[in-house]
Amino acid sequence: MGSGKYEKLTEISVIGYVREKLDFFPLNARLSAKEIGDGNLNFVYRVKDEEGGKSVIVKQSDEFARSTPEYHLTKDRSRIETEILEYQAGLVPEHVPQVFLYDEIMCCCIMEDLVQYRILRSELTLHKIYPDFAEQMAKFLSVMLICTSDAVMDSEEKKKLVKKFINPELCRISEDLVFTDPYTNAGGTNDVFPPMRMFVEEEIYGDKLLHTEVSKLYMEFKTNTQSLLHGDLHSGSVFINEDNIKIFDPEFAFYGPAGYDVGNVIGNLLLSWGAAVYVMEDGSEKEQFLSWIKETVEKLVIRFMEESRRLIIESSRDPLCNTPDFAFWYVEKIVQESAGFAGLEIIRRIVGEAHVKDVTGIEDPQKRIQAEKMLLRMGKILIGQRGEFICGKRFAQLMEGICRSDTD
Ligand code: SR1
Ligand code: MG
Repeated sequence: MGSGKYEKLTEISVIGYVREKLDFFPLNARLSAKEIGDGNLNFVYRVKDEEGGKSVIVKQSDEFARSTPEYHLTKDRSRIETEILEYQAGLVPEHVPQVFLYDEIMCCCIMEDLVQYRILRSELTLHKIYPDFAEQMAKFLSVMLICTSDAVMDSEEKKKLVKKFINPELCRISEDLVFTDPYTNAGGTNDVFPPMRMFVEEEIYGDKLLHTEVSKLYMEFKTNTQSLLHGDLHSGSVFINEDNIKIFDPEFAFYGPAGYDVGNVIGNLLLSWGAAVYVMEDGSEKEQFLSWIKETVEKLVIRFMEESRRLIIESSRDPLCNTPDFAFWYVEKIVQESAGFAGLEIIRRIVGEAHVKDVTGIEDPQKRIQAEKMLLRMGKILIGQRGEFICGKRFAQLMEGICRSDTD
């Protein structure tokens, strides 16, 4: 560790590493370590004082993706992840884990262990309800996406950030796995549930109009350096409890279209909702959960729009941008694109390589087929008709309408 060279940590060596790097645990503490990472890219260790109970997280990157070793990546993603967490801490400190140390040589970030929180995706698969999620997430998204954009920032400062967060390799993963592969299976990486093959052939691979709309969003993703994005804001990147949310794992961060982050949040809520429609027994628990997700999507959009407009009008020093008319136009466009990106997220999580357990966890194959078909139809509407999605109500109408037509 002291050799000044990169070394892959283990459950044994990480203990000495943390002691050496961080003055966090008492000298006589009995430390234990466990690798707890379940993501696709990195190795994550929890180092814990067995008596005192305090713990930290050590996240280390390697030159390949953990789930897919053929993806060769620079370890620079640790630097990007640390720097965006530090930048976010300046804007929304209550919604990100605290970084204690970044080690450039070991490509390690040591950070706060959010032991009081649970992963949102796991909570959604248990059909737990969090009444404040929409408000909390709308605040995180509006502050991060508006305050890092040209609508509010000084032009030169913003361009320095664009440069700092250039993230070509991780963007390439998204370009392949979100935009191209699900529609063409070009990389041969798609993983379609076998009984769904025919449906996917016809409705996804065979729909040329859909491909054209996807290509427009693909170009937005590649060329629109609008806001500093988290870049992978699915429900597995959100910690939650009754009081708060914390957003973590921002290694895909880059300057891209603001609607990408908003769309990922909406898309993942819809994936949970679509699975619950078929998996939950009819009754009040199901009604409450489905209503909560629908109201959450609607409220998230409403509050994101209100807060984003307020931030632009109050914070922009540019006389051409700090007007209600500009703010209205700017935010509405983000929401329309969010609908398209939400549709892309839904489709790629069903057709592509990286699935979500909300859907793969549906044990009954017939129910999984029904859920996947409904979600794919929904994804197509979100992409193809994204121009109509200019308010929260439109998202709620989509959920009501598609549910009626699929379950009647
Ligand atoms: C090989 S990486 C696969 C997926 O995991 C990440 O969380 C991103 O969502 C990526 O697309
Ligand atoms: Mg991740």
